[in-house]
Amino acid sequence: MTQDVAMRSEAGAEPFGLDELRLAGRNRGSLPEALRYDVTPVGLHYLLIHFDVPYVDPASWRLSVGGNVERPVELGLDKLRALPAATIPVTLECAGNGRALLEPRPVSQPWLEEAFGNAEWTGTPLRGVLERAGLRPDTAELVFTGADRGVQDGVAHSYARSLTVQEALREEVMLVYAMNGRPLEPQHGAPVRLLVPGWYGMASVKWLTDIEAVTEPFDGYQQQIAYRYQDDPDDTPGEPVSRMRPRSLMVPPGVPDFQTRGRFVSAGPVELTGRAWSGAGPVQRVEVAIDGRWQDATMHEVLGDYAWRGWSLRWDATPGRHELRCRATDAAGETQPLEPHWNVQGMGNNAAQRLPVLVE
Ligand SMILES: Nc1nc2c(c(=O)[nH]1)N[C@H]1C(S)=C(S)[C@@H](COP(=O)(O)O)O[C@H]1N2
Ligand SMILES: [Mo]
Repeated sequence: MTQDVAMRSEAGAEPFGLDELRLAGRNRGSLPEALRYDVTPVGLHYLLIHFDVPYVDPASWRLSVGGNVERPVELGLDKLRALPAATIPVTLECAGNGRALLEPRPVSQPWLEEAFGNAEWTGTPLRGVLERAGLRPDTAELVFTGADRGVQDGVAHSYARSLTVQEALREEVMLVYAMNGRPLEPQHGAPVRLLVPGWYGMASVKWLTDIEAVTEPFDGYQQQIAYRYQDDPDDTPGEPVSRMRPRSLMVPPGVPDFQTRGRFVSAGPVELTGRAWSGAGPVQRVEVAIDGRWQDATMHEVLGDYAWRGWSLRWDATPGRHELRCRATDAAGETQPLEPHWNVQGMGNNAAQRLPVLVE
């Protein structure tokens, strides 16, 4: 097999710093070849951990539901597990996925396109727990706080996010304690995390310990400062990041080049496959471009309202260099852009994937 210098990555004009390397080392991504599994094995699901994984003893763990409620509630793990349970497949993606492909590159967790996973989550609907506590009518939001604490941008805080009452009461929003049929692992939020299907991952608070009903919009760091679409740093506070934008990724065909991950493919028929998802529900359409010519892929079965959907397309690979791309159009009619839309925090970059291939 030939060493192909031209498959060297064009990206990386800006050198990566040690801070980014440290973040990348602890927040691992999934692998593009893991897109083959309907359900991502736990060890192949991406991870994003802002601070440290807190040590939580499941035996003494308690969830308290308080604030602007009629009857404050405290639940241990056994009580939570005894509540009505449901299992649903949900695709999670970090809002920063695609950040490292932006130029100039916003310095934070340097994801290329690997911050995804689709797991089977088991838990109890949040709504049932909120009904037990009885939200007072003037409640505006619910604030969800995790057991992890740290400092970001000089601001000390416990990781916390809020949802409006309307979002929190959606029946698929759950308190989950199992992933792919096994108790949650520490890095994924054990013993219990919030799961907000359809939204980027930041909303699904891990190591959940407190739910507080409040009458004013929550102004915590991870709500008001982080996770914002800002066109320039002075444009404060920007628009909040919420639902996942449409994205499609392909299983890389052939075999990789070790360093660039460019692909070597044998000439002849190749089955291109991939997955597509969006916070707007099952993706209706995926197109694949071979050297800029777009064709519709065949869509596979819908796995769930909030799960990714498989697709495939046969390609008759001819010798030479090619560029493969794919893009999804979601149920709301939104199509992935061909070029990234830059923003200060590097959020929601869902520009259509590019994959260089050398056919031999
Ligand atoms: N308590 C807490 N919850 C958290 C985080 C965190 O750092 N602390 N990270 C969030 C972010 S940004 C993402 S993308 C998802 C990642 O979930 P995973 O690591 O299980 O894939 O968890 C979210 N929940
Ligand atoms: Mo994230």
